Amino acid sequence: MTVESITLHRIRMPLVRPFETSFGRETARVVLLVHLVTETGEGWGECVAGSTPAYSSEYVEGCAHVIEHHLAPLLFGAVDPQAADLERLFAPVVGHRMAKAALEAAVLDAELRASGTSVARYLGAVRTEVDCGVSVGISPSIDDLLAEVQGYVDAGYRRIKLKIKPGWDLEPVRRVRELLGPDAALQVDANTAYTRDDIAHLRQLDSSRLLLVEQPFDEEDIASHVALAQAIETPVCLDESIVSVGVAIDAIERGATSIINIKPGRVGGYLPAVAIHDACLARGIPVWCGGMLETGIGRAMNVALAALPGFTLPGDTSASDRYYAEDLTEPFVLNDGRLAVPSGPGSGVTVRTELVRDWALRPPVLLRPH
Ligand code: NPQ
Ligand code: MG
Repeated sequence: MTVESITLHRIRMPLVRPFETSFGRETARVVLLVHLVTETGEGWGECVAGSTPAYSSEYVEGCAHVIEHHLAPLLFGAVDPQAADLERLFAPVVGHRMAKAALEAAVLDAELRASGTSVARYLGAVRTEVDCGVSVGISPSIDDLLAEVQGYVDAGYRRIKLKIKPGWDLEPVRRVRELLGPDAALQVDANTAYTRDDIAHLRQLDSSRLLLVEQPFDEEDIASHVALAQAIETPVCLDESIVSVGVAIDAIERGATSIINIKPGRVGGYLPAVAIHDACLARGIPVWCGGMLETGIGRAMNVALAALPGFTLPGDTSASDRYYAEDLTEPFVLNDGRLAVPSGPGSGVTVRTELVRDWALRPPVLLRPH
């Protein structure tokens, strides 16, 4: 296909409730969207970067800059680019995976809309619906936490994930386990808030019979995760550390991780995400699809990815109303704890462009070849 223009939209969407993690508290989601116009149609991609470099080194303005000045020129200069060519096309730009992933998603959407194929089919989905979990932020109090968790149980979520940090870990986790009963799927995510000195402390999580503990240490510190995995019964799962298939294989072979959270944005796109899925499947490592507070645009493709065979654990692929009163697309609604995998061409969802306009933080930026 020929890319005729790329438009960058910066929007701001209020969250239905504040979302607090070990790295900060968000009351609204600032989102960068990529809209591609081609000779055959259009495509949308969502960038998962946050407004500040708190979860990762990437952030909205950095992504917008690298797309405008470095990635878009490569895409405009390519002859008949396809999603499958983009990893190679973008290789001259080091890192900036969230920016690359946003463009890849837009190209994928445009390409598959034009050919009448769904993202799910293209990626190799084997399910028509996916089991959903929910990520629960750090609360003002344990009573508030229990009330929020009960609400998600009532909504049908099949797995609960609690955000933890030093000072908010053993006791809230124990109380939620008590609320859920012994058989419910429960896991925790520290977003790098601990150090190797905390291993003895983290071992006390074992008594809460968790599915996994996610990313307790720094993203570049594989060795401490190996040490924890050797000391604890609870499986260790990496998120922030896993930025490529190479790092994933290294972390698996070193025994740092026995389960992997796959986020397409973090690894440079849906096709790199499938490569990690394939490497994990070949090694018997279960994977699950992470979430970055996506709007319906990113959520649609995440749900498609989560339908691949190796995604055997419920993901953070929650319903739209977990985060947003109104979504940018038709809402994703939980049905018996599952979301339906979109089956229409491309992402399978329709962007409500009037909302993109209404919620704009500033005028869109139109990029064209020159
Ligand atoms: C995680 N997501 O698994 C992330 C963390 C996260 C659903 O827990 C703005 C940008 C807000 C990035 C909130 C979930 C974010 C963000 C949470 C990342 O670690
Ligand atoms: Mg995480």
